[in-house]
Amino acid sequence: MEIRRLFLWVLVLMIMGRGEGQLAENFYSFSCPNVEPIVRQAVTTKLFQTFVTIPATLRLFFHDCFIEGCDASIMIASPNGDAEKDAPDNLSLAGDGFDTIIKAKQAVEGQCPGVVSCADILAMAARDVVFLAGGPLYNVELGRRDGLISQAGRVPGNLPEPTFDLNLLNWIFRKNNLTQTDMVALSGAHTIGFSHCNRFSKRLYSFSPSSPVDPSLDPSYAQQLMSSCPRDVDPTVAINMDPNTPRRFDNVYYQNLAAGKGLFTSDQVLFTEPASKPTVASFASNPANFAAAFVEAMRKLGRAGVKTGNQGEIRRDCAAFN
Ligand code: HEM
Ligand SMILES: *[C@@H]1O[C@H](CO)[C@@H](O)[C@H](O)[C@H]1NC(C)=O
Ligand SMILES: CC(=O)N[C@H]1CO[C@H](CO)[C@@H](O)[C@@H]1O
Repeated sequence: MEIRRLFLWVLVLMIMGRGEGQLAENFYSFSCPNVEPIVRQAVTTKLFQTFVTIPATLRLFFHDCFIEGCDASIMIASPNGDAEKDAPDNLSLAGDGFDTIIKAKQAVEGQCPGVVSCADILAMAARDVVFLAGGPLYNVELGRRDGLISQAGRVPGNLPEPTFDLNLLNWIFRKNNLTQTDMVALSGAHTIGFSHCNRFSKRLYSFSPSSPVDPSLDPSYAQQLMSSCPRDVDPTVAINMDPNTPRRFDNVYYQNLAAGKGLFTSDQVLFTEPASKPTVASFASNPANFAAAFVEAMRKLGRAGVKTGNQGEIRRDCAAFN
């Protein structure tokens, strides 16, 4: 009797465990064993065409995870222009990130049709671009399912703004189960990529009535930014976010913060606020500390709001629901 009850409980727990659908690094080891090299190859091919592949793919993953969870909802194209990717905050996402995922998915479908989610391909591609830019390599947990909701209206209030202070940054990352240390580490992604002038021009020309230039900006960096981004510059003009090593995924971002060269308020406050300054100092002086914290934070980011088991679907085309 006792043995039978025990057996039954084990069975129930096994079934529940399956339904819960945990992420696992070896999720596709039977169903699509070559998925990682296939994705890596597609990303590398795309990178050969344009460097923008790297920042665009990394930022795409971040935005995907913060809205509806990491479920490729950001990939959906809508004829009405009301999908997640059409929200004003996201319009500045470079098309090369979307293209990278579409190409990788096509390559994966060629070998394992209907098996690998777009959400997982985006998580793998984000890992690959970090490594290809000289950053740390890590294993990605897999088993995400693609979401069934993609609405522009779900974006406002779910993405951080460049004007955010430390409290707001912590609030929006905590909503995604990320700590302040995770937030500081993930902000290190701004070691690569571009920003349009309008995202920070207030810091150069109209910070406050008494001080048009943000006093937390290093004066020579402010001069440099003003010459690249004059007052009424064409809105398509974008500049490197890391003025020193814009194409390398390194810890120079944190050294820049210590020198007053954080591009956004949301970057600079990480150094000016006593609560996060020690973390910035640690990442600035020790690349291994940054690498370890970044990897941990990316893995945690990749768990935000994931659908697993039989939730959602495995999209055939990343830009459309099945
Ligand atoms: C901490 C809060 C954050 C804020 C306020 C923020 C804000 C921004 C803004 C305003 C831009 C410029 C977009 C443009 O003008 O085109 C940008 C670019 C970028 N962000 Fe963030 N971001 C944050 C965190 C992150 C995180 C966590 C990641 C990834 C892990 C990330 C990755 C990137 C990348 C790679 C770019 C460059 C995109 C490109 O060159 O196409 N950001 N971010
Ligand atoms: C955060 O963690 C809690 C507890 O594990 C979970 O219920 C919640 O869904 C998570 N939130 C996100 C956005 O992943
Ligand atoms: C919030 C934001 O980034 N908005 C931009 C979206 O993209 C358009 C066109 O590229 C810009 O004009 C907006 O400023």
